[in-house]
Amino acid sequence: MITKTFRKSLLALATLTALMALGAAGSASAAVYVQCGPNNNGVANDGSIKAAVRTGPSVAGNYECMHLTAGDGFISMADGRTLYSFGFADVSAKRSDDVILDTLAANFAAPTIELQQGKDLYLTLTNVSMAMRPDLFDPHTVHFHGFPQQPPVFDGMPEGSFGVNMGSSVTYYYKLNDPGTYMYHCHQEATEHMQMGMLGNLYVKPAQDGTSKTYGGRTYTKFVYNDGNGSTGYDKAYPLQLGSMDHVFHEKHLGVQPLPFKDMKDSYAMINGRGYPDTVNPDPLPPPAEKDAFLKAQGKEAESSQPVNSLITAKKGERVLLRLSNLNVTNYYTITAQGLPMKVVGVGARQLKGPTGTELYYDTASVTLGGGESTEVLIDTSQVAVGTYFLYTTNLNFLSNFEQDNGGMMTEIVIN
Ligand SMILES: [Cu+2]
Repeated sequence: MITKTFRKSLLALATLTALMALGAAGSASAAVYVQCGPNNNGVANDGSIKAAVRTGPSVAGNYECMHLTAGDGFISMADGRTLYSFGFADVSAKRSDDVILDTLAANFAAPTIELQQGKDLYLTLTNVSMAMRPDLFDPHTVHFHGFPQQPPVFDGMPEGSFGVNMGSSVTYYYKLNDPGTYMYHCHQEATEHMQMGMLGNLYVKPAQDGTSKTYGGRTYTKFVYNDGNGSTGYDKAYPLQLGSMDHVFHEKHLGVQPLPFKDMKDSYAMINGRGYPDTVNPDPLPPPAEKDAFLKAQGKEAESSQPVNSLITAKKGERVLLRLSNLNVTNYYTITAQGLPMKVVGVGARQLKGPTGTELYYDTASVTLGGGESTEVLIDTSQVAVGTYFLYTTNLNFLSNFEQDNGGMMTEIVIN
């Protein structure tokens, strides 16, 4: 493990190494070859081929490919404050030789990874370095949290695994055997990198999907688990990541190391990387001015750092699945959808049932999640009045965007 103090003394060496690397490549542009399925030599550096391979009927094999970058960026809080952040960006459809220069692209929440049971996943991670902190040379990793089929070598925990160094790419391989709601995050210097925003929704859909099962008088084709009887059937699903950030930690991160871990006290609570009312804005949030200016100076267009909203809509009678997770490093959060019936059917990516198969689903008014926990909640809207409901934390001090009241960890459920 390299300490931050040691890092500073290595700054000159790092700069020299970076210059040598650029010299060896001959230019600042370098192709990233992505392993995808049986193609061990990597996919050619052409975005169209890469995109086709990812989704493609043109390539045989029951697998998915995905390409993420890891680096830094800027995000907007709902009261207008900009925070410096770390994060991931999905570059699966981009030209590979552009990817290594895709700086300041971090998203919060990280791009959602939606997978199908029975497939193989080839996930390439490219570390594009920190545009705002060139003195740091932190590796990054992808840790599939709670994932039972994870080979230890791909765990991402630096003590027992490896990190992806700046300018490098590594392809992770996962076999998708167990459906459920998981989450992913960087495991390198986890408290820091997770507070900084390297957190994403991840779930595996069951093999039962696509079959037809009737339960409670309704026929479903999508299910949370391989329940055998349709009891986890749903019409619409919403992955909702609960979390919060300490703006002081993020602001200090632009200028100092080491950081004030013992003082960490989160001030902005969010769902899927936004505070209310940004949670219900259906559009991608515009990129913060700091990001826009930095990229414009390089002749590049800035994309949104926060493309995901949390507005939940359903037609009366539909069954809505909430895939709730918490990856926060400081707080437990309790969530309620007052006025709506919440049925918990799974916890920690496991269907709730006893040893003999008896279903242990339960009705509740709230769920509480600590960091690293997930749950699946079904809301049956057949007996509720049409209208707008709120999904919000009962940690009432977090219904705020720092000093601005009536915000934070809240979104709307519109039944029409
Ligand atoms: Cu990281």
